[in-house]
Amino acid sequence: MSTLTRTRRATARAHVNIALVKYWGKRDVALNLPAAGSLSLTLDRLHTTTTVSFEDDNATDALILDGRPVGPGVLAKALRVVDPLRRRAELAERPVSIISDNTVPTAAGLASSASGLAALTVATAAACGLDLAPTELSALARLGSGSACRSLFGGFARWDAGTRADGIDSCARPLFDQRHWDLRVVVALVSSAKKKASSTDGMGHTRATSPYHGAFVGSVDADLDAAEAAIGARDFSALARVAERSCLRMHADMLAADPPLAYLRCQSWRVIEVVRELQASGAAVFFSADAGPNVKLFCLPESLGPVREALASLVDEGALEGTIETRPGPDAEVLP
Ligand code: 2P0
Repeated sequence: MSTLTRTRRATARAHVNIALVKYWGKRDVALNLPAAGSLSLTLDRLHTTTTVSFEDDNATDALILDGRPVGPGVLAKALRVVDPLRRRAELAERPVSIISDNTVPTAAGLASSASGLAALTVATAAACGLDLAPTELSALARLGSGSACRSLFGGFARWDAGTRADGIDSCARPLFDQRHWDLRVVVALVSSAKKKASSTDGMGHTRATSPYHGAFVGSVDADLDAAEAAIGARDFSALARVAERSCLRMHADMLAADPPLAYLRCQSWRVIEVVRELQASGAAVFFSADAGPNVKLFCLPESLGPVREALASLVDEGALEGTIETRPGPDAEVLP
C-alpha cells in the first residue's frame, strides 16, 4: 500500500502502571535511560485513549489533552515519540494531530504520563502503518516518558535498564499477565491537583544532590529479583516487604536531596499509618507512593472490605478527597 493511500489515523488505549520496584534516576536524560531497572503492575480502569492522525488538513503539530491544547513542553515530549515513527514511515513532513483523553487526574502522581505516552506510541505506529514488536514499541514509549515503557504490557512488567548507549536494550518485557494474580489496588487520593515538580526535574535534582542516591540505585537489582520471585510464587507478604522497602528507599533518597524533595504530605503518612494498623489486625495489604501525595494500597480480595472501611473513615475526616478501586489491567492496544 502506498504512503498516499494508507489510512493515517488510529486510536489506541493504554493503562497506567504503578511501580512495585521504583525507577528514580537516569543515566541518560535525553533518551530516558534509567540508572536501574524497575517492575510494575498495570491497572485497569485508569487509562488514556489517544487518536493520532496525519491528514491533509492538519496545519501544524497539535495535541489536545482532555479537551485543551497543550503548551510547547508537553507537545515536545509527545514529539519525542512521534518523530522517529513518522520519519520511519516517510511521513516526516506531515503535521500530526493528537487527541488524548485520560480517565486519570493528569499529573497527580497517578502516572498519566505513562498511559499517555504508551497510548501515543501504539496509536502513532498504527497510524504510520508500522507493525512493530511490543518490546520495540516499549523502547519508543520510553523516549516520551520512562515509565511509559512499562504500560505497553498488562499485568506485571519489568523494565530492564539495559547497558547500550543508544538505549535499544532499555525496554520493558511482560512477566505475568493480568490474570496471574487477583490483586486489588485502591488509590487513596490525597490530592488530584497538578504536582509542583516534574519527575524528570526531581530525578535530576536527586541524582545531583542526594548523598543516598548511589545507595538507592545500588539496592534496586536485589529488589527486582525478590519482587519477581514473590509475584511468581504469589507470596503476598514477600511482595509487601520488597514493595514498601523500594518505595520508602526512593522517598528517603528524594528527602536527602538538597533542598529536599518531599512529595508525601501529612495525609499520605496518615494513610501509611492506617496501612500499618490494618496489617497489625491481619489484613493482607501494603502501600506504595510515587512522585505525588497519593498512596496506592495493594491488597488481596479478602482484605478489600477492611481497606475500604478504613479509607472511608479518612474520607469522612477530610484527610482524603476520595478513593479509586482498580485491579490488574490489560496490554496497550489499538482500538477498532
Ligand atoms: C516509577 N516514577 O517507577 C517512578 C516512581 C515516579 C516515582 O516513573 O522523566 O514520568 O518521563 O522518565 O516516567 C515517574 O517518572 O519520568 C516515575 P520521565 P516518569 O513509576
